[in-house]
Amino acid sequence: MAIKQWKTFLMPYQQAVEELKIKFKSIRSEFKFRNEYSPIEFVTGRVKEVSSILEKVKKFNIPMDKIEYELEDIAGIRIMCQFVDDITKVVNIIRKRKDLSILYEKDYITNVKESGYRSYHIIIKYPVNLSIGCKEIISEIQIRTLGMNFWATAEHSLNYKYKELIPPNLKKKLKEAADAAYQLDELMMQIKDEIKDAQRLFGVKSNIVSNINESLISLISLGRVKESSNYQLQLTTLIEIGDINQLNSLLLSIQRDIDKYKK
Ligand code: 0O2
Ligand code: 0O2
Repeated sequence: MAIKQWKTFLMPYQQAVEELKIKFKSIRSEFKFRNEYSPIEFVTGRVKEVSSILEKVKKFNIPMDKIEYELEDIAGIRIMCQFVDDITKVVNIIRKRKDLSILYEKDYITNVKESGYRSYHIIIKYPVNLSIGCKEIISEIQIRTLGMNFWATAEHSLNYKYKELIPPNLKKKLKEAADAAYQLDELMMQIKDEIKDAQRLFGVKSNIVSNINESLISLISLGRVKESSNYQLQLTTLIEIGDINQLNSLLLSIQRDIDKYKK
């Protein structure tokens, strides 16, 4: 295929990746907006490089006119989670979606790969609307924890460098690192409630502080610069040593002042 033909062929894949990334990032934003814990930590995506497509075509003997059906990860989405049980939540969210259809799933968390690789893969069909009509794109969604991602990224780089002939001592270390990543995921699961609680508190505190800042701007716009500066000083102290109740009281006082000065 000539370069121009590749570009035309890959264009709908790029669109699929962009759309899917936005959709999964929006799920995170939705949870955050509701002040709820998000099982999605972050989302990345990519269209496979032409050189990697060609390598895989050669490795699996795929005829060029069949790559769009037989190469399932030309469009790839990766969803990272903090905790192992978030992966099930994300899988269930994906299963309920109406804008894609699931072809099949591969559970490399229950069935860890020989290499030590762990991840949950969902192969989907996703329709993209082009100017020339609708095209169904096959895409692979990989769902994994941050620990699984750290290990897979490192192992992938080494495989790339050594062309799958990783020296035995390095292979042994990688296996140990895979075990350590597994242990880390297990440990994090044991303290997940504490972590989630801390993150929730941080989110609530950030919301109150940003509401206070907006209210201070309103006070200034009502000509109450001195009052606003006083509150600003109190806010600076409370951010360092205050709790949520004290910050809330400060917010209420400012809002009462705004109501008073508006009248
Ligand atoms: P934010 O505000 O950082 O959360 P594009 O939008 O196409 O230009 P793309 O593909 O979204 O870029 O970028 P990329 O590099 O694939 O990264 C995707 C998102 O994942 C980015 O967030 C990165 O900040 C975030 N990311 C990457 N690595 C990590 C990580 O180790 N931890 C965390 N928490 N986030 C990471 P956004 O979308 O730019 O927004
Ligand atoms: P990329 O884009 O470079 O990541 P195969 O190609 O034989 O591995 P198959 O049947 O196409 O297998 O699908 P499989 O096994 O589900 O793997 C698809 C993708 O999962 C791989 O894509 C990797 O991203 C990831 N993966 C699978 N096994 C491993 C592993 O042992 N280590 C790491 N680091 N990643 C793995 P590609 O083709 O490598 O492409």
